[in-house]
Amino acid sequence: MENAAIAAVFEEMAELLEFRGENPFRIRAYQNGAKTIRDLDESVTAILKDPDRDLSSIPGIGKTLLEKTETLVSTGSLPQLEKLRQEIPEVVIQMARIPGLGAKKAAKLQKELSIESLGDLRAACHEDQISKLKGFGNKTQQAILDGLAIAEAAAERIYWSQGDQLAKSITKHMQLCETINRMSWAGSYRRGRETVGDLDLLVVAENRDAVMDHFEAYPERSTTILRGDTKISIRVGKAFQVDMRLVDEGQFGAALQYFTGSQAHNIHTRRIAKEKGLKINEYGVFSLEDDSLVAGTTEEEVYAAIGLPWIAPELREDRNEFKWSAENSLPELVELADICGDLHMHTTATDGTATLREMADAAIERGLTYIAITDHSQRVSMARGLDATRLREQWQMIDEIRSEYEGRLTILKGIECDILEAGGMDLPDDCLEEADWVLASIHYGQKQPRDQITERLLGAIENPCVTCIAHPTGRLINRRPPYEVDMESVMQAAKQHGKALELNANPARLDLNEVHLAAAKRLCIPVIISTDAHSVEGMDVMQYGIKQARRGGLTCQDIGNTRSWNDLKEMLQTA
Ligand code: DGT
Ligand code: CA
Ligand code: CA
Ligand code: ZN
Repeated sequence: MENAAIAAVFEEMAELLEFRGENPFRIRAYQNGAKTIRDLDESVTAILKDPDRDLSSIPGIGKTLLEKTETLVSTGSLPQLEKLRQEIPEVVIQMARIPGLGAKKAAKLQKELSIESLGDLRAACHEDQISKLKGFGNKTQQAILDGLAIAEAAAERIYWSQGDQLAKSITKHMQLCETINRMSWAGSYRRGRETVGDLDLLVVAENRDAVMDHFEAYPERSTTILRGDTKISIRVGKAFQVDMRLVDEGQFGAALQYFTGSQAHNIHTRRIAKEKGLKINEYGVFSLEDDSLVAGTTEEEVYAAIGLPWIAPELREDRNEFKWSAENSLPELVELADICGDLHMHTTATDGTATLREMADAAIERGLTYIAITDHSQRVSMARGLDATRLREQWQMIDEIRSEYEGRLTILKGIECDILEAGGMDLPDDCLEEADWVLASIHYGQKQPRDQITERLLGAIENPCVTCIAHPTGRLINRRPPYEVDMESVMQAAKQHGKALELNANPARLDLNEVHLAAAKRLCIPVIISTDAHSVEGMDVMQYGIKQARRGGLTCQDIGNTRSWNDLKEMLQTA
């Protein structure tokens, strides 16, 4: 069982216990355990199997959680969770998010009307069923209708890329307001989390009322949730929330540090401050002795005051950043400008919308020095995947235009070759051998059992023609979970055979995730950040991959395509 799957079970336990109003300490124990396990870069299952290891010696995992983990790993489920799930269906939790409805009424509605989805609830409102129920009435029914959109959207967090679009649009709007002196985004958006729950903006301004008025005048605002003296929250579009806080110039750094989070990171900074006889909060760093202000204007000063170097927001999850700070070994995180090549893209030969030449020209425009054309192989019939003959035709065309691009762009002969359901590659080795770059990926049979999927991936890694495994876990954020796979074995094999692993930069994939990336870094497996572009614009997603890589703590050194093609080729040959 993957660590993430175990963590998800404990997170769900915590959520359901919280919903039932259980003891907060019990809830927190599950939350802490979940976080510990999610961030652990060793397999919990492996630790349990090792008679010389004790899982409960890891901070955050007590005796109770150890027992639960054992049950979970050996039986695949947790009786307590099954019981809670029956008691509290998912739809009741979703319904309880409707303003004014609450847990009790949601449960009652669900039972009385046998509601299975928010869609059912909407239909029940339209059919006037709720107003007729005892204790509900017309007003409640209307309130439910009004709040449904929120509950529907609350069930989802938006992709970072969508948050980025909105944040940039709001920034542009706010820049028209003359009274603003300083402004920065905070929260999960600044940390670059793969999804964002809401946006948090911090502003220093002369005239607070004017700034709030201007914020409310944002064209896409639908409502104002609350407007106080220093904080205002609006809703944008159907349901997305944006918070703005107004702070004093002298507190800006402290507020930025505080509201960037994460909460876990802040808890740790508070502890460090306390050990130094200091107190840190959103207003500044203060002496515990006489309450005098020590720092607050900039984030650098705030961190320096508690004896830490400035820490990049992407690292602020209380994973390794404090250890690295103490050792003076904070990584110099990779940047977009470090990327030299893009090794995953499609053209009109399969399901892309741009031709080979158009992709090549777009790559030059983006400052790249090499690209690999990696259209789909024949198994992907829906995308008119290439058989050996058509692939060789494409390569011949690459040969023909290479001289034209000489000195400007190296165009590599590549292929995204499917790993077949029964194992083995979708194209014969004698064809793959002629390629400069072979991505191997799974598009079919994603529901197979863990052993089978792992075997398929190991088979691809052991094939000498394969250079890199594309989107190694197959997940689609908010839409499809990763397939069952033993990532530890996959990584060990990649290391042994000198293969690279992809970080697919598509904002819905971001596959590998940051925990896997950190593990790849530790094992010195080259990571390739690729766009998987299916159009010219598709090449612009590289930035999202960079964010994710930074969250994994990756530097230029850890990423293969920050090197020239010759250096990368050599690196993979000697690995
Ligand atoms: P999100 O919005 O769910 O994607 O995640 P964040 O991290 O942006 O969370 P948010 O918007 O609730 O709060 C922004 C930051 O404020 C959070 O990362 C840490 C900081 N913060 C510190 N203490 C607290 C607290 O007690 N409650 C909340 N909500 N935030 C806190
Ligand atoms: Ca937020
Ligand atoms: Ca917020
Ligand atoms: Zn692809």
